[in-house]
Amino acid sequence: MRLGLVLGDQLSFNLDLLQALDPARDALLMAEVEEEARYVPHHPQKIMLIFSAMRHFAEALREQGWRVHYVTLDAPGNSGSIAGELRRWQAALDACEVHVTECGEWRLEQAMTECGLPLVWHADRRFLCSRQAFARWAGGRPQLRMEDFYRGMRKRCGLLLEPDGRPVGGAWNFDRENRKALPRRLHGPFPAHFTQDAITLEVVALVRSRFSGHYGAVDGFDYPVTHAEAQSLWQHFLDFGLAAFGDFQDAMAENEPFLFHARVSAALNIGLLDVRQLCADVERAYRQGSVPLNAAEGFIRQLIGWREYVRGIYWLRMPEYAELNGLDNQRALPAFYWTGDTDMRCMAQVIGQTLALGYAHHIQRLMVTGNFALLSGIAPPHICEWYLAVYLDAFDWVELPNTLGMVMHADGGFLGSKPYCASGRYIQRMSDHCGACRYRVDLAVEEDACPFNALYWHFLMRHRQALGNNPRLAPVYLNLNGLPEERRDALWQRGEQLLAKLDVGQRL
Ligand code: FAD
Ligand code: DLZ
Ligand code: SF4
Repeated sequence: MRLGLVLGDQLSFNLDLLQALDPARDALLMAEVEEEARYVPHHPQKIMLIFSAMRHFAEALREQGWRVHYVTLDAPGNSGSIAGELRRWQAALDACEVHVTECGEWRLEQAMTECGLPLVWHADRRFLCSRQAFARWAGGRPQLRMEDFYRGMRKRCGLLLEPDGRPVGGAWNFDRENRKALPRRLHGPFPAHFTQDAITLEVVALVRSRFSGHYGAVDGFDYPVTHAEAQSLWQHFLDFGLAAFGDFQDAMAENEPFLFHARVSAALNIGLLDVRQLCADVERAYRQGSVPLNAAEGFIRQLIGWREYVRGIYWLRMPEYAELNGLDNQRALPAFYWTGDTDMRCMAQVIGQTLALGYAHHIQRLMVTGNFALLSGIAPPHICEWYLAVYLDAFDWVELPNTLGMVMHADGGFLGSKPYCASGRYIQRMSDHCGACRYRVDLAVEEDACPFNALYWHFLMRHRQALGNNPRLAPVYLNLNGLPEERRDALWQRGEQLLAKLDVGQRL
């Protein structure tokens, strides 16, 4: 007989491995293991999601006639690692072949490659662009640009095209129409809710007893754990969120964790949703006239553009990508990232909802917690570990390029041609946080001035050599150069003070 491994983020009926094996003769292995649960201090709800979804998927596979060997975390003999379980079960079952699917993380793929068994590898066809196809696309290009990749993907997938191959609406990208601030009194739709069945309740109890020391709320788990539930979360977004997604993609608001975002990344990343279906549904909604083009195009761009692009870059550049530190940042991560205990209202809101829900939407990750880490020079491994631990959707293939590349600019501009640095004014424009903040966003150097402001100018001054010639930053350097010298000195001093406070663990 042959044995097939299904990992906790591979919970899809479309895995090649399920086609290659035969339910009548072969068996599947799924294992909850300490090593995967602890390689970073995952948010307890992330572990709940993975274990509960794994257990539900094992049941669904059994219903389809598969023999599934499911190893629970506390099962006697559990070796504690995926490689260990592969060796143990191959020997116990005397399997003649062991089939596996490409991993989402270089770390685990390496461990499996070195496990001592000859493995039969299958490509992960849940993605639209294979690792090889991305490498072919990248090969020979002087510069990789997401926009070029995205246009190629639109053509290859035949999405939002006129019959003659031109983009619908006459443009490939409606990014400029994705940046509206939220009008007062407009709220996101009521969120979809999910009840905890017996399987989930058991997992919640297990995680509570074993992982409550990890940062993040143990209570309040409210996420789909089956394909059917994930589908209903998706339908909820199609019905109530998508139409306004385009306009308010970059907006943030007090106590509005989801706004018009789909909240589907975790379900998608672990295999409960399929990217092809999501794109087809969004295109259909546009063609039927129920959502505008800036929403449909914006959403499809995230999925077939950014999502596939960052994955391509990850596999193109690993393992050395994880070591990059282009701006030579060495600062430790401030403790408030793990607690939310800060007077900076925007940071407290984003970190607070992250700890409560394991979720923040893109602009919160990029322009609040990410921007602060960039401006204050946090060492990339520390901030990457944080993002990998605290979000339900976080896996290295997607978290690392977004954090190390997009946020920290640590790859020297390989992923994004300019750092997304911004002062408090950006956050003020895109949110209503500043009005409720103890700091004043209109000030930069005073005791109660918004820390983002001086840190922004300090960042630009301290990285003048690396960034001063970047054409996309030319206007901001022009601005900086135009400031009177005393003002520049004052901004530098205030920046130094703030960084010194961070270094001694003082509260901001
Ligand atoms: P929506 O705003 O509704 O977007 C729809 C979908 O587009 C998402 O579900 C996601 O699958 C995809 N998407 C959007 N932007 C990106 C992107 N930049 N990269 C990849 N996919 C994208 N996303 C993850 O799935 N896992 C991560 O670990 C992760 N880490 C991030 C770290 C940082 C520092 C930043 C800036 C972004 C990160 N993202 C990550 C991307 C993005 O923030 C999340 O995909 C998004 O917030 C998920 O919420 P949603 O499903 O409501 O997304
Ligand atoms: C994230 C995670 C966790 C917490 N636990 C498990 C587990 O016990 N068993 C498993 O197969 N997968 C788990 N995962 C997902 C893996 O970490 C994921 O497969 C790798 O990060 C590679 O993508
Ligand atoms: Fe954030 Fe500054 Fe606004 Fe406070 S004033 S909410 S710290 S941007």
